[in-house]
Amino acid sequence: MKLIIATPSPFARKVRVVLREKNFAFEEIIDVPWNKDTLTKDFNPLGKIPILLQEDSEPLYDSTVIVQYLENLKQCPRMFPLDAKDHIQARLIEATSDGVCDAVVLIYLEHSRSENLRSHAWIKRQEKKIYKGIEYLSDNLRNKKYFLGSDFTIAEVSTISCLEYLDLRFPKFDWRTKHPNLENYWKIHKDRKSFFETKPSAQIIEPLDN
Ligand SMILES: N[C@@H](CCC(=O)N[C@@H](CS)C(=O)NCC(=O)O)C(=O)O
Repeated sequence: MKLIIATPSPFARKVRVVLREKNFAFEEIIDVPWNKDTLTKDFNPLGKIPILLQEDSEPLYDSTVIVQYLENLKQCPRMFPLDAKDHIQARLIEATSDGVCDAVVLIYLEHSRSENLRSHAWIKRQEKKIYKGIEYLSDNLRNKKYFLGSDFTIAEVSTISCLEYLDLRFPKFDWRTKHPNLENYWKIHKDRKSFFETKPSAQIIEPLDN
């Protein structure tokens, strides 16, 4: 299988981590979905990465759909707890982390517009989602090593991806000082092989009026 990614993307990173955790054979294809020559337009009507390509099947897109697909293909190691209540909690952590990342992307794009077109009210609105979302993650985690029981799940995959994306694209938020429990958690997990191999890095993006 082949995965179309962008190197800064926390959404692509979730899938990249899960492919490694589950030990799938795959190839990564690096794209810049914001650029004119993006590969996404051939495979995803929404023009977004990540996209999973496989011979003789339709392309899969959206990190949550792809991760669920990978979980169905190979159950071990599980990314979603079997217990129904824990499963929903893991999904909620994932949705919150993803939502924080969506807000960071929107702020990043707003800053790419010229100053006279930029809406400070819009930026403030997105910032609130980031601060509230991270507070939710911190409150839920408390001082545990894992969000749910003693297992590494999608909650860790999405939270570490989110925190390191904040470092890359929203460094003015010192989440480590505000939420020391998240910093401890990050220190525990950050060097795990699947995270270490997928550290986010910036890409050069064309002006958006392409
Ligand atoms: N909900 C999607 C979000 C994916 C997403 O927003 N990808 C961004 C990169 S971080 C993208 O490709 N954006 C291009 C665009 O919106 O045109 C997922 O979880 O896969």
